[in-house]
Amino acid sequence: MSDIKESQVLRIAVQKSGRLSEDSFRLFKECGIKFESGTGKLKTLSSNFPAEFLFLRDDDIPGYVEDGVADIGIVGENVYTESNRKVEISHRLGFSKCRLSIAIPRNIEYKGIQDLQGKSFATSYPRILGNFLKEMGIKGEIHEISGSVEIAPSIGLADAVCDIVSSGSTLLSNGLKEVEVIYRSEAVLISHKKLSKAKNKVLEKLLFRIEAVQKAQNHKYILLNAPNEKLNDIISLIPGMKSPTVVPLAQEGWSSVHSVLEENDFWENIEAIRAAGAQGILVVPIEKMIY
Ligand code: PRT
Ligand code: ZN
Repeated sequence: MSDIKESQVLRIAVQKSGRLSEDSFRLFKECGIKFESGTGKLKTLSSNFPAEFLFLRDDDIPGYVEDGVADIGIVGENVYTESNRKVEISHRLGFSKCRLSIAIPRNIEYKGIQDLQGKSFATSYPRILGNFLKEMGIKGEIHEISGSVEIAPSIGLADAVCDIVSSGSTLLSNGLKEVEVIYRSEAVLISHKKLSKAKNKVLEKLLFRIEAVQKAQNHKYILLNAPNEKLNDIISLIPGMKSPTVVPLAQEGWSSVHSVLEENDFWENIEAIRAAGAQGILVVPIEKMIY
């Protein structure tokens, strides 16, 4: 990439090591962007795309993107909102889904949100929690702590916690129950507000690739054998991107039909497809998909 000027290289901040790292690295790999990760380096240039990767703590990423030290970055939406930094969400990435919830000791009765009136809360998300309580008209005391939030009630630090929940097993093993979901999150791609024209072009190129990868993940390639007299029925069930490919089989009176369909549509239509006489149905993953 030595012939590319530094001003045209998109600086991408990714979490160095944590829950977002693996999926972020995989996404760039699926987009065909090569770079070395896990070498202990703080930054590295891609060998085949005008991008430089910065490996950071997730909490630092919104600030770096706001300041323009990085041009774009990947963070959990929870971190983006809590940071309150002036950056834009350019794309939702669909991985690292989780929720931010209020939980209380399991043995305490909970009838509704008014039971939280006047309580104290331990959380690493004081802004999101504060906004929620205000919106709900709940007066409470917020203790900001940076880790192990779930032990706060058992050590007498707070009546309730507000923390990230995924499977719910951390709450369960700490004797807590989830009573209010206050925020839902997934990984998002954030970008600096005033990217140069050159960098915007690189970002557009990247987003085009990300969308192709995401579409492919939701779709499957389907191949099946159909008796010729049933072709029209079957084609109407799997219309594909434009229309299916139909090729004759060596056995007379039969054709092979190839098409693309959404995974959900597949499960909804499979019985009808079989009832219409299709046989030898194969469903295979798609790597990239461009309309
Ligand atoms: O070191 P660095 O600061 O970069 O990372 P970090 O430790 O602050 O963050 P990390 O890697 O734990 O999480 C990064 C992002 O992943 C978060 O900001 C969320 O957007 C998302 N995410 C998805 C999660 C979880 N799932 C999750 N389960 N973040 C944290 N958790 C923790 C939660 O805090 C709790 O302790 O997992 C526990 C709950 O999990 P369950 O499955 O027991 O409910
Ligand atoms: Zn963090």
